[in-house]
Amino acid sequence: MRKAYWKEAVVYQIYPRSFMDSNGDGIGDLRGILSKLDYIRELGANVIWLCPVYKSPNDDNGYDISDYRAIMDEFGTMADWEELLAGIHRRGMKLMMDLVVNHTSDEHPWFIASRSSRDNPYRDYYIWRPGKDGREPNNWLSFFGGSAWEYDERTGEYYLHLFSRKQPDLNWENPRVRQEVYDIMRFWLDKGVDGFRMDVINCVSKTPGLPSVGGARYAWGGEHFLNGPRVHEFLQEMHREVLSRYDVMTVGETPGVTVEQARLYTGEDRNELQMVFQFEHMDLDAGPGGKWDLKPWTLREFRAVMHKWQAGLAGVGWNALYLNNHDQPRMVSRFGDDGKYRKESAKLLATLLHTLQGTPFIYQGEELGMTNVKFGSIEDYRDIETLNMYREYTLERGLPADWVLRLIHAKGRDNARTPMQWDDSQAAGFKSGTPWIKVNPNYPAINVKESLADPDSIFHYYKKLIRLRREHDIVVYGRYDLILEDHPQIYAYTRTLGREQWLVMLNFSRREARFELPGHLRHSGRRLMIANYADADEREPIDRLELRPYEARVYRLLR
Ligand code: TEU
Ligand code: CA
Repeated sequence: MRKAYWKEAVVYQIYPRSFMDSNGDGIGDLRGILSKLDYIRELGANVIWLCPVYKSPNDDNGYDISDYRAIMDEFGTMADWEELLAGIHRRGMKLMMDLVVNHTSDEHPWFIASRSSRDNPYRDYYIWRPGKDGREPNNWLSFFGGSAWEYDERTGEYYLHLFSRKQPDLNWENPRVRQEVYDIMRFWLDKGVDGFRMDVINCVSKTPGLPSVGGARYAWGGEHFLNGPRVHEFLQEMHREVLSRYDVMTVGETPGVTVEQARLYTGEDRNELQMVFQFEHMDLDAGPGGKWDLKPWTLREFRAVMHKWQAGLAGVGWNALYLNNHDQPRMVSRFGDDGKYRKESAKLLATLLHTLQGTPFIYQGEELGMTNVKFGSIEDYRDIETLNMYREYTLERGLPADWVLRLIHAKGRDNARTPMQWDDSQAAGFKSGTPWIKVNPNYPAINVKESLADPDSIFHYYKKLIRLRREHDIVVYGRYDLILEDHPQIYAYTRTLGREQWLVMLNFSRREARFELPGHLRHSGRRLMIANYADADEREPIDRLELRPYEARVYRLLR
């Protein structure tokens, strides 16, 4: 296996709107981030992934870009951005920008030109089709609900938008579009950025002819745009034209990706991407009806997914490890226990994140054990996906509001977007004034100030884990092997590098869990490297042992 700095890195994801507000307008901004760089360095992460900061009408909080070479007014100026980059580099850290090029905003000059007439030179930058029998060109649903097509009266045709109607899809079949994308990438790389997180990059190639799926009026068309026919060709072209000429870090966001596909995206000799975000563990608590069709997840399924990805990319590609982000519920509320065992379970999940093979991505506030939020009224929500869904479920499907709110409490994207909790002062120290979205009412107990002061905090545990990765190659490069394959409560594995071997034991339940180690791991001496219960005793025999609720232990085996 080849060594690389991006395999050893720990990434911290920032959602700028909710991170830190420097001027009191209630919106996080670049100078706010600048003022908190030392905090991130203190944690130990050495790469920052910044969600979009480009000019945008904010239909989808910056994922709808109207100028790829300018900074969103609310976030600051290009000079602020340059100062931020310099501040990051001065601290020996790197910056990854979000590259959102499956679609633009409908307010981007290309789209304004494109929709102006059928023979405008920009017409073919987007995907326009005539209607079929007085209806949309096909039956695909958008990610955010409703048809993926919007009728535009001016020219009497429909345009495709896999996300909101203010996010028209670019036509990657047009080589000029691809060259525009490469130009944008060069613009930022020449300014000194160190990499890209590529938004829904596996959606850029669509099945020719854009066929409908099944017989229903509307249906999920994923099979025609996830990992489409030319996606690998496009990524290899991007690599040839841009990425190969710079020293960059890349991670693709790839909903619906399979291990087989990911081996192609991340294969070390294929010249596409370094890593991809897979979604299989994010789908475990969803039924056949999709994201809002809630279903309990089980450790067996969770472990099976994680194991499949560990084994499937071993020696071939590389995993991007994450348990939450700006689109997902908070990990401690979803996979842990945000009540009695909040601290223990947040640390347990952190242990998993940092000891599987792959590059860990930490989402802002995760290191504090920030939780989901339960706003009592739809008025308090901001996310376009959530607002669309609420309308559809209450008005069209006639479901009771409190029932729909319960779904939002479990899965809504705003769970991750409440302001970062810095201290126990008004608005959690995000800034005085009224933030664009309410703070989580638990901020007096869960915040940075408290976490820094408490040596036993989740924050300090993350610090320790990150230091372990830095000091021990085995945590980054060691081979992963699953043990106790069928245990109903415990996820356990070993990591092996040369003659060195580590053992990771994680009790994913709120009950004590007994286990017996397999023979080849018994009777060796061991040293406790990290554990989430302060009194975990390294001299305890672990051949047969009980783990306490959500207990996590990492041992180095001595032979
Ligand atoms: O997300 C795309 C994506 O596939 C999902 O995470 C999606 O947002 C989620 O399943 C809906 O519940 C990316 C961005 O991360 C997201 O914030 C944007 O809204 C989206 O692309 C469009 O750019
Ligand atoms: Ca601000």
